[in-house]
Amino acid sequence: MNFAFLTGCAVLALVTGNQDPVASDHEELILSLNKKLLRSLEDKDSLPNPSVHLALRLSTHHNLVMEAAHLVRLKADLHKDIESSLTKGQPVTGLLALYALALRASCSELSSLTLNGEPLTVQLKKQMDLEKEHITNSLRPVTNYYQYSLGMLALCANGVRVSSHVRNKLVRAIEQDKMKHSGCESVDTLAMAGMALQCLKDSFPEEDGTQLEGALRTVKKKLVDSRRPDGHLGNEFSTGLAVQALLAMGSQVSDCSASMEAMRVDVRKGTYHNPMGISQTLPALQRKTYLHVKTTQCREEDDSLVLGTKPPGVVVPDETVSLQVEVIPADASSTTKTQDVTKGSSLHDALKLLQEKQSDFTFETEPSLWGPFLSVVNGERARQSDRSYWSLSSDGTSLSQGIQDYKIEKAQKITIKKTKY
Ligand code: B12
Repeated sequence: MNFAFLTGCAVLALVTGNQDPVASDHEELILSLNKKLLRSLEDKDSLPNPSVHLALRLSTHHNLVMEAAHLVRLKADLHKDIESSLTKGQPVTGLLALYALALRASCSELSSLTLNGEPLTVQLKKQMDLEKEHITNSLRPVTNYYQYSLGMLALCANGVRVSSHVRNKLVRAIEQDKMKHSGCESVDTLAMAGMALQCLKDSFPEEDGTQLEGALRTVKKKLVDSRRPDGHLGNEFSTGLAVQALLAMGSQVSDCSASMEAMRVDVRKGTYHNPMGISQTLPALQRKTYLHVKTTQCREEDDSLVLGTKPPGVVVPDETVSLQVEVIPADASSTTKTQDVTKGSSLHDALKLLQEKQSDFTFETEPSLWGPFLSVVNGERARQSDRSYWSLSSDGTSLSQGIQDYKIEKAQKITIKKTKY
């Protein structure tokens, strides 16, 4: 063998049979996340998740049989669910966009798919027009700018042009600082907007790009500025999308090394267990972005991914902690209840216990891609239509996870407050 063309490190690796330990650790972490995501397909209780499908399709390693079976479920169950929402006039921009991206990532012919008798891309364009009209009349989309961006990205990735009016509404929202989540800058939304506009820039270069360039520069600056000392961009759950956006916008992988390391630390700590969180992080760790689906060929793919061993059930210690739950409804009156709960139980289980044990506390949830979303407390509903939600905080700090994922590890006060956004 001629070693002349190999670098010093590569020669050493060949001679000793060792790989670069940093690179192989990175590959192992990716593989562990990939397997977790694959395992989530076994959950048949909820609707098939198009974001999970998208991430699996963007991966280097595949389990083609399981992915094909999941695609069948998307085309049957999710498809029907979206049709039913469309019939009821419920907004579905984000879900429809993720479905369109998942289909493209599987090289499915979109033109042959109809929703309630109309081509899927036509339905998505209609949703975008409704969103655009809503921005014109009420200065905000029906859903939010995250979903508005996702819709634009999905159309673009499928080669469909959006009108300049639709595009300019996003450009203006970026200029006017409208990308918010719980009152703060939403790194997730900025990232999605960046990917959508970058896709337009790459796919339709002949269109006037002056405003587009300015908006892209703003997004990039804000994403870079969102970097915390520990390398996260925003928080643990926005870093993956932010890295994807920066890579899509031309940043080098080396520019993102601190954020990549922050995500690796999170993987080791087990921060990403919610399939939705994994699905937004895994592509970034593999240096992929949602823009890659534009050119996916689905040919000669690796088929080596197998399910890992099932994670052992969590052993709940026989220990209780005191939990205070404060509810602040719209009229700002406040009530606080105290309940002993098992250490390590989820906030969802703690609230169920509170509801069971104390007569004047009730709550309801709605399913979402991230899990149960707290929608009704003591009979009072928080709605997208009146721009309110039940915000969650612990001892004054806003929770970065929902009721199912947040675990009660110590005595604390959880505040559930009806909040306008
Ligand atoms: C917009 C948004 C909101 C809006 C949603 C309403 C609206 N119309 O705008 C509002 C402000 C209400 C909101 C609230 C919260 N959010 Co939020 N939200 C988002 C955002 C930016 C986009 C969601 C979206 O539209 N997805 C697209 C559609 C297709 O998916 P979907 O699942 O159908 O969308 C619905 C659900 O996601 C639901 N939703 C929104 N946030 C959350 C959070 C949780 C935990 C759950 C279960 C559901 C949920 O509202 C969406 C619209 O109906 C995401 C960013 C992201 N990376 O996903 C964060 C995000 C999902 N939110 C997050 C968090 C932490 C929250 C809160 C828990 C904050 C808090 N401390 O109170 C609360 C939820 C509390 C509750 N009542 O259960 C985290 C979740 C991380 C995690 N590991 O769980 C994310 C990832 C942001 C982040 N990087 O921290 N959110």
